[in-house]
Amino acid sequence: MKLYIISNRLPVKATAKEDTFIFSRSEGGVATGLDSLQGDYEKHWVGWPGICTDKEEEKQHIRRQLEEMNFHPVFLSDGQYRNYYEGYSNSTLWPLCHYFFAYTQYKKSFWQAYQEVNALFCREICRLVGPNDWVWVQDYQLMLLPEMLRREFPGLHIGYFHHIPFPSYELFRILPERAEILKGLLGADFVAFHTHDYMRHFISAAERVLHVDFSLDEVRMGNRIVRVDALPMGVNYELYHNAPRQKNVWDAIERTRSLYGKHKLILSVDRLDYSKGILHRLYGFASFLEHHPEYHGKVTLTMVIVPSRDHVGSYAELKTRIDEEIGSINGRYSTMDWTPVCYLYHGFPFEELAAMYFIADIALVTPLRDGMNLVAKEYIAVKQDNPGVLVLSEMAGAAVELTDALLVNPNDTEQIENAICRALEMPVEEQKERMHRMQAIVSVQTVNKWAADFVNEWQEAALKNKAMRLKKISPQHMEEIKRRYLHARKRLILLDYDGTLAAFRKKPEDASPTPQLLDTLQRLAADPLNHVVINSGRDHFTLEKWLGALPVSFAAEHGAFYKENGVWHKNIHTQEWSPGLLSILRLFVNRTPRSHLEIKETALVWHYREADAWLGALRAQQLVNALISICLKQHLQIMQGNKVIEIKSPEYTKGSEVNRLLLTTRYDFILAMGDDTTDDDMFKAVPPTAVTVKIGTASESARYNLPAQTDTLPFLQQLANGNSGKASLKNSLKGQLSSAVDFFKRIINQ
Ligand code: GDG
Repeated sequence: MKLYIISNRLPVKATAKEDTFIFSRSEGGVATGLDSLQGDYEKHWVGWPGICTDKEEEKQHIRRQLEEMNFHPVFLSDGQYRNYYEGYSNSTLWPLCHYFFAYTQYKKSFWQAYQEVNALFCREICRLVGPNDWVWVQDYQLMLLPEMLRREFPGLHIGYFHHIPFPSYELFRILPERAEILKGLLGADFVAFHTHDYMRHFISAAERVLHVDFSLDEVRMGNRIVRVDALPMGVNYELYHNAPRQKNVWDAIERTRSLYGKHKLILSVDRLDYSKGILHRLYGFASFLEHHPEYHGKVTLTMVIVPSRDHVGSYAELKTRIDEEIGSINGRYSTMDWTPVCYLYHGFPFEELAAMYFIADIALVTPLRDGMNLVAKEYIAVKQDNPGVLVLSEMAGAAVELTDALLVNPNDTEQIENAICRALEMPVEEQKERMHRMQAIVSVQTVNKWAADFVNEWQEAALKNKAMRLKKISPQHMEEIKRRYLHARKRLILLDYDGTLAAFRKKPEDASPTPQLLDTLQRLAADPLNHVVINSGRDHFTLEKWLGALPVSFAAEHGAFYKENGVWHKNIHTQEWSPGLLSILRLFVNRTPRSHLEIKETALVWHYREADAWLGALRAQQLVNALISICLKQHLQIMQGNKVIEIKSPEYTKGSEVNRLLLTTRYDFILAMGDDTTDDDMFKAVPPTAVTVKIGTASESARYNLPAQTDTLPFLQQLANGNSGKASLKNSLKGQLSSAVDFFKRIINQ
């Protein structure tokens, strides 16, 4: 099995040196996590190699070298890199996803390059993968890719992980390309985020922008589902925890410790980014110094800031402001032997970073927004039994798990100041207890577990999709069904109406049958071998009005009525609806704009298809809760259907009518078609040899699936046409006979 990891950058970087290229490998968290994945995978990586070149021979050279390590480069021109990476990715999506609305830039050239580069990635992947391979797309630079790949390879297994926050719908809706981005992601089988909040935001954005309908964590897209979940990424715990036992790390620990002497060390480590709250942290520290002179000369804030995205305007500006703020604090408080802020504007090798984590008394991690924040977890992992306090922003994804940190709102300077004081004064025992509890979490939720959990859940979703694909009526299935149909002597054809024979409309009364549908039903029913039954939840008046002229039978209101040989029968007495029940339903109609109540003779139906998706789902749940006790007392059943809640007698269902039909006649071909959960009763009532077809999402209870309502008519037409040879001969003989009669009549009259 081949697993392709797709990320903006490859985990290796090519650098031009004299007349050749050297490759340096950066073992990021994702790379280590994936390396440890158990299973029979051949791993490949596709991404930008860190260099722009126009020369074909240089590209070939880099490609050859990288492919030896199963790395596949996607080359970008300078312009593409600027507009796709610095532009749409980091000047549009990044600020928006981190709630920096004012920094978000909308430029056509950015969006064009983003589409172009996603398509470039798609082309490269298509060149490499087979139709059943596994492709795991990483992060916000490649949000269009899942759908692009799906179009090329419908059966490909596609996963996507979003490493940064997914903003609330209210913010996301601002993006001009919101629909394209969401559709792009829904090309995957499985989409995951660090936290349930991001997952919730994604679901609500997709529901509102694309009008798709999630059922808990899944949404149906044609003949497949997309599963969504929250999977917090972790760190390579063993690597960090064992680091102090390495000689070079221990040496670095001793060196660093001697540098700080008795000073308490507060550490922060970030890429230079406005989302990391570096300035807010400095304001908090300045305020701490101002109000706590007793700590002057005793505490140092060491800030490791790794240069990043310095071509993006907002970053250069931020750098200037940080420099100024640090200058101002140091200028004000420094003494001959103490500098309050130690500012290190460059990256450090792993040993030195681990050493700083080990000796730091406090890690001050205060992003304004952060998808997860691995620095917080690394700090915890490196600690042994030595004390240390993590001060963590509640806006970081890591705050969901690390509740033993001192959680702060980074916008509140006073809170940062107080947290620093509290951390400095915290008894060592309490520090250790908190640290141990957090280590218990970080050591279990590792990056390896994250990758394994992702792949497991992705496989489940992909398997479900595969099963659905197999249920979809293929040309071979169709031939087999037609063959059985033609050889049968007595056929029962059970058809649901709404969502099966007719598409859902905003107003149920608008879903009247089309001339094509009437014609197809007429042709099917005209065959004396066929018994066609419309098995619907609709009231019998409407069914009679729309379809009563056809030679078909009916089961209406979920089996409460049936029509046979042209006569309607009623299985149950007309319900007297109690005023209490009606008033509950009317209350919900009033409280849910665009919902309405349908009063049938044997059932009450609350329709909420047109209501806001979120409000509709909330009210549906509330309504069911409000109805339970009253329905129990009155022996009524509450049925949850497709955007409807129906209250009816439990005695009759779509299945009970089928049982009655099967008792009276022996059929050697049974077809049942339906789209709703209520149709499962019908599917379950027919024998296992029956051709059961679920429209929309596949059902456990139905053998076959047709992905869309619009597939029903062509399917039925194929069956009706299967008999067209005989039927048309009969019809043409009838026609010839009547012309001959007319001819003779005319002669006689002359
Ligand atoms: C994105 C999301 C999410 C930093 N300085 C040095 C150094 N680092 C390493 C850290 C850590 C990594 O960089 C930074 O990871 P973060 O998670 O803090 O932040 P982002 O880079 O913004 O990452 C973030 C992450 O994706 C994963 O999904 O957590 O929210 O924004 O591993 O150790 N490493 C070395 N020297 C340094 O000077 N060796």
